[in-house]
Parts: sequence; structure tokens; C-alpha cells
Amino acid sequence: MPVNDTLGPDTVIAYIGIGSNLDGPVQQVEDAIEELGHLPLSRCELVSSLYANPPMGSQDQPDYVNAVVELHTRLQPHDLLAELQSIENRHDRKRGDVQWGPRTLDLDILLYGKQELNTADLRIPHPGAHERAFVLYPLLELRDGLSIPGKGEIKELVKQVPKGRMQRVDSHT
Ligand code: A4P
Ligand code: MG
Repeated sequence: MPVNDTLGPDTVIAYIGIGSNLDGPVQQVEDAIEELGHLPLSRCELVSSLYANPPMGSQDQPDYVNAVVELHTRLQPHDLLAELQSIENRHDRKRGDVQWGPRTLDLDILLYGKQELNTADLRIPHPGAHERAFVLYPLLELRDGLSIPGKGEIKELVKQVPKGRMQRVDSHT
């Protein structure tokens, strides 16, 4: 599973889902992409388009902007999670008690190589990845041959998940 990369022989290809629906979501997502590029032992290899889409969960919140990044990394999964949470905190992320409530920035580890992990604070693949349009379509844009371990090929999974009102947004850069 680890690939031989300029970062070193134990590099893993991970996919990070980015979401925001508060305080200037396009800018939040663009800033997060920039910050992901500066993570230790990591390189941001590919970035999907930004997509605007209706909220999953309570409809009483603004639309989301979502994107996915391919990150080559030598960080172990829990170290990567800690780095993502510190980026979220820098974006003034408030953890409310409403499930799937609005947020300035959410960073999820969608895939970490082909690894499957089920611990109290980290589940990989992300448990919602295979059924969410805002995850599957950006992943498909990045790599058309990808699979979600335990779930199947993304190009097959998208057949069950309509795009709905999801649309690309122009980024500022
Ligand atoms: N955690 C477990 N596995 C992971 C993983 N693979 N990646 C734990 C990241 N974190 C993971 O996350 C709660 C806990 O999940 C973390 O402490 C971590 O240990 P959180 O970010 O604090 O809370 P959350 O994001 O509200 O929880 P949850 O249930 O993971 O929500 P989701 O699945 O992230 O969904 N609608 C649209 N259109 N677009 C969105 O991006 N996002 C959500 C949140 C709701 N609706 C949305 C979107
Ligand atoms: Mg999350």
C-alpha cells in the first residue's frame, strides 16, 4: 500500500474531504487547501474543483462548498487527524451539539491508502464517503480508478448517488 514517493518509501496516498458553510465558505476551503499543502511530511498532489451543494442533515443552514484533495503523506492516520483538527481550530471551528450542523471548516480523512481502521476516534474509510455526492464526484474527478475499501469502485458507487443540485463554483484563484 505505501508507495515510493519523493517523500520517502513509506508514503501513503490519502484523500481529504473539505467542507464549509459559514463565514465565506469558498475562502475557507481555499485557505484550507493552502494549509494542507504545508502539513509536515506531506505534499498536496491534486485538488478537485470546488462544488456548491445543499446541506446534508438540517436544511435550516446555508449550502456547503466542498472539495477533495489528494495528499501524499508519511503521517500516520492519527497524526494526520490531529493535524487536520488543528487546521479546523485555526478556522474557528465551533463544535456544536447539532449533528451535521453548520461549520466554518470540516476536514475528513476519506481514504488512507487501502487501509481500513475502526477506532473510537477515527474510522477509515470515512463511514459516509460511499453515499455522499459531495465526496464521490470530486474523488471521481481526481482519479477515475479509485475504490473505497469494503464498498467498491467509485465509478460504480456514483451510479446510486445522484448529483442533485451540486454544481462547480469558480474559485478566486
Ligand atoms: N472521526 C472519525 N473518523 C474520522 C475521519 N475519517 N475523518 C472523528 C475525520 N474525523 C473522523 O468529527 C467528529 C469526530 O469524528 C472527530 O472528533 C474525529 O475523531 P467532527 O468534525 O468534530 O464532527 P462532524 O464533522 O460534525 O461529525 P460527522 O458525523 O463526522 O459529520 P460529517 O460526516 O463530517 O458530516 N452537507 C454537505 N453538503 N457537505 C458537507 O460537507 N458535512 C456534514 C458533516 C454535514 N452535512 C454536510 C457536510
Ligand atoms: Mg468531520
